Amino acid sequence: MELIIEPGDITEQKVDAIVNAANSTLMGGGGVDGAIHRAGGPAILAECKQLREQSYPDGLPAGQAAATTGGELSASWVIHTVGPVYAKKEDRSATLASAYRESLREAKRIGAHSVAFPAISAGVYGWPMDDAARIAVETVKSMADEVGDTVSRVVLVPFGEKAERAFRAQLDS
Ligand code: AR6
Repeated sequence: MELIIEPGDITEQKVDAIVNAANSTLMGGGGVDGAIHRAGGPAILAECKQLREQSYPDGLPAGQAAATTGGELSASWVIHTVGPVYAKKEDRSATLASAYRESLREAKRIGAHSVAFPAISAGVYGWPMDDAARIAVETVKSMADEVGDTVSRVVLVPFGEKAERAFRAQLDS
């Protein structure tokens, strides 16, 4: 499994699936979630509503993942996952790692060969960027044996210079 960093807007990634840092409602939001729904059009929200009705009446729990169409995006699928809100007094790293892990399992299940991730939880949800990058890189690497037969290329997409520096430092270490 190839693991690379390509800074920029994830909605422009030429991959089979892009991961959305969503919230449990799956009804859209700000940050990368807003950008994905804007760029992909209404078909994504329509499938999110179906997911809520059919599989997640109480919302998608943090650490889990579910795929919809990519709508008008170049990517065929959007894999929606929910990261944890950062909390100083509680270690929620396992939930953040789970968001990466379950997204990769969903990618394998739908047959996506290439997947792009944003820095889950590192925006509105407040996770410190260096630690978010560490968990991203470690967790994706740890999944190579399990999903690498299908998912051959994983792209980490930091947005902004600080994020890019954090991700490059982790990949180099
Ligand atoms: N491409 C790549 N990365 C982006 C883009 C983009 N177009 N736009 C923002 N980022 P966030 P979270 C980066 O807040 O912390 C939403 O309202 C951003 O700079 O999108 O998991 C959801 O609906 C940051 O580094 O996600 C939830 O309510 C990273 O993506 C909540 O925010 C994640 O920031 C989820 O918060």
